[in-house]
Amino acid sequence: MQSMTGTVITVAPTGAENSKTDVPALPVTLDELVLTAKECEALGASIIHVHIRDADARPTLDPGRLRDTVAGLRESTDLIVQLSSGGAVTDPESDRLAVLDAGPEMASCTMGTVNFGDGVFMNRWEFIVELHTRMQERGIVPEYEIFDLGQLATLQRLLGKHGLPAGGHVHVDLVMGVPGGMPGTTAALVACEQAIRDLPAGTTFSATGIGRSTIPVMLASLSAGGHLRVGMEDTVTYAKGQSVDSNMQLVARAAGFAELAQRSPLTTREARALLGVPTR
Ligand code: KMH
Ligand code: ZN
Repeated sequence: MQSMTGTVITVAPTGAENSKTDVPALPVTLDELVLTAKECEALGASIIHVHIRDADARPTLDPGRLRDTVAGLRESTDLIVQLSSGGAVTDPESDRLAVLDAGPEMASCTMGTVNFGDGVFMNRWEFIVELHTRMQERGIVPEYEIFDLGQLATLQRLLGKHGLPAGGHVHVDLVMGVPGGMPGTTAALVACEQAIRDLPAGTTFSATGIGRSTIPVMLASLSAGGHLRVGMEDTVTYAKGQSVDSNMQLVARAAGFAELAQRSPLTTREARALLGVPTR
């Protein structure tokens, strides 16, 4: 089991899949995102996992908007800014690689191809290697996204062939309950936790459960020494028949669960130290 430190809470406020029309509380403008970020930081979040939208609230990887987003979040918060290199399932590899040009402190890096609802989230080996090595060169700390157990073996292969990430610390995020990926269950999380033991000593993990698996995954992760990711990218239902009001509601619940587990939310400074992300 991982050593029980406090809890890193990541907020994933927007994602690329939910539409503003269906979910009006989704933050899609830079102002909405920055306000959400500030409030979530005050409630205990230390990382923000960012997908952005265009003027029509559609997912985009527009380079100028990405740069403005990184600057806006840095100006107003001390959150670790983690850009998604996953984008939407329709985004080409070249645009996904170009996300790194916006200069985030962290970026996601998915460890394999997975069916993603009706789509396919493509992550070829050569693309993974390109993302990993570019991040190494630029000092961007990756969060390795794991949608299925075998992707942890891919990560082991990646690190064995291409070396440790920038900062030297390995951090993975288990994305559980995607239709096409591993289920959001305690059994699946425990299987991943066992496989993480084969990764470099000190590797940390967070977990998120899509949809209704959010609560079981949170509880399982806390009890296994893992960290938490919550947000409207992953969950828009708070309880049966009750829509999520805001990302703050989800972060507040995660912080409450972390307190209950006697693993209080880490500050941004503490999270930076744990994950090898330089302080600003
Ligand atoms: N939107 C998904 C296709 C990531 O951000 O790196 C990919 C995703 C993973 O959300
Ligand atoms: Zn994402």
